[in-house]
Amino acid sequence: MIPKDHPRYRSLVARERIARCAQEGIVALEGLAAHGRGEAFDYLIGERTTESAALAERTAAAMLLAARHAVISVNGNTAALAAAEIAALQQASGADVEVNLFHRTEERIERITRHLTAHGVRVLSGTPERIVPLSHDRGLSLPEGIGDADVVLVPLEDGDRCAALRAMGKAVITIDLNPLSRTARTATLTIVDEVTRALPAITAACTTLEPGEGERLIASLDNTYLLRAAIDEMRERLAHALE
Ligand code: PTJ
Repeated sequence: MIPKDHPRYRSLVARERIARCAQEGIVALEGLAAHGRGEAFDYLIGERTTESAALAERTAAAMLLAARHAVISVNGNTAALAAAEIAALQQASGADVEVNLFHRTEERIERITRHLTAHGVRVLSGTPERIVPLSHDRGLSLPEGIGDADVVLVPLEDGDRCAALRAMGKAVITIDLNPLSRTARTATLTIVDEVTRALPAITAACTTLEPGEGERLIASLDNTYLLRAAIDEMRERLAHALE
């Protein structure tokens, strides 16, 4: 039991959740390493939503709402950390939700689907096909899901699939605390924020965008600016770490 007044309460609760979900076969063991990398970058941005991340989150909401067919692609880590947040974003944006895994097994797909459904997510089902040209199993997608989508939100992505989705003409929104990752640099829009902060912020923006704001945000989207702002933020914090 983690005491609520522990200075690292949020981080410890997230660790506990991800460890439990690894034991239950929802999170891949490799997902524990990915989580640790995310924690390190979160430390560097001060474990808070920066101004540039907030701008990226509003832009993400605009893109999801303007999409012909938006799909949220969910992996083990995202399901473990943010199942309820996915349900709320699905409700606010009307996006479909598809489970797509790097370390894919039918058993994990079923477990994650059950976990998401228990938290109120409507998960797409169907027969996956190798729609995305990749040699690993992340290429397996639903024709009526990611296959048909024009906008795909892929939290905690791996770079290969992001590039392949872009090459298919899809707009890719990613949530990745590492602004140096290949995914971050390849996506149409990168949100450098922790997934449990980013998803509720996108959900809130879906209901608070002013008339015309969405179009303006999409027209002025500059991912290089957003990545540079995140890196500058980390550099600033490091420069003043001991003051
Ligand atoms: O469930 P599976 O089988 O699909 O596997 C999922 C993982 C995450 C293991 C797989 O996609 C993977 O290996 O991802 P990568 O290449 O390690 O990329 C994950 C990225 O997410 C890294 O750049 C991390 O910094 C970042 N990250 C980790 N935790 C968080 C995060 N970003 C936002 N919020 C987090 N909580």
